[in-house]
Amino acid sequence: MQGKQPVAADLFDTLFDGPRREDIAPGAALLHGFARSQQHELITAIDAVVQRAPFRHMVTPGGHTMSVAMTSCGRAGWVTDRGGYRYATHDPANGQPWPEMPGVLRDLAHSAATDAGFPNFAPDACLINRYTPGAKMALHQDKDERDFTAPIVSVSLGLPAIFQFGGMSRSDKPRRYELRHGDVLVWGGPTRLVYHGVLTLKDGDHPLLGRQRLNLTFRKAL
Ligand code: MD3
Ligand code: FE
Repeated sequence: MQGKQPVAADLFDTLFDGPRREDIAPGAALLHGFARSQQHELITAIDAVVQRAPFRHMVTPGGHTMSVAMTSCGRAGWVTDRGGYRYATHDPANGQPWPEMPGVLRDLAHSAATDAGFPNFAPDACLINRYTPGAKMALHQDKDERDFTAPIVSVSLGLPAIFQFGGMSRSDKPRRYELRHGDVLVWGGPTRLVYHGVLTLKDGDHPLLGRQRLNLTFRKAL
């Protein structure tokens, strides 16, 4: 008899049992699987952005090349150079404005924020991070945005990663969560400024994205 045992080819799909909201801290919600039903449209939209604004490994003010490759869309993009970190309306790689934020991305961020209790979220920046096996993001705070009352919405696609979030001080012991394909995190209120990071990405092969993880973060930056 054919039971419910998953076969290797569809493990990623069969391990998903429908969208589910998990409140992980005051103002922070993990919406498991929220973006899954739109995975193809999202990836197509990201591909179009990346054609005009390719991923690049930015160099921090301290001279370190980041293991995560990044690009942006929307009115503002996040850039780093010798002068520091900031949001800029133009891509320094080509002097052009960042690609417009695709409607499917904007709408997803808005509905996730609404679901988590932040209606009227109108992001003007979407930072796109690409992790390949071995890439990581050290604990940091996101404080280059002008308005901390707006939440940050993050969407994970592709390979799973271990996300860590701590407290208001770098030395606060972080808690760990696995972020999987289609998961959406909403951070607002008291947790907007907590330290967070991503552990070194393990190798794997995602059915849609192969050996990579993409993370979108929607922000009100300007
Ligand atoms: C908690 N990205 O781009 S997303 C970043 O998976 C960033 O690429 C990680 O941290 C990634 O800045 C984590 C989840 C996330 C994003 C922003 C936050 C969590 C956050 C801002 C404040 C608190
Ligand atoms: Fe961050």
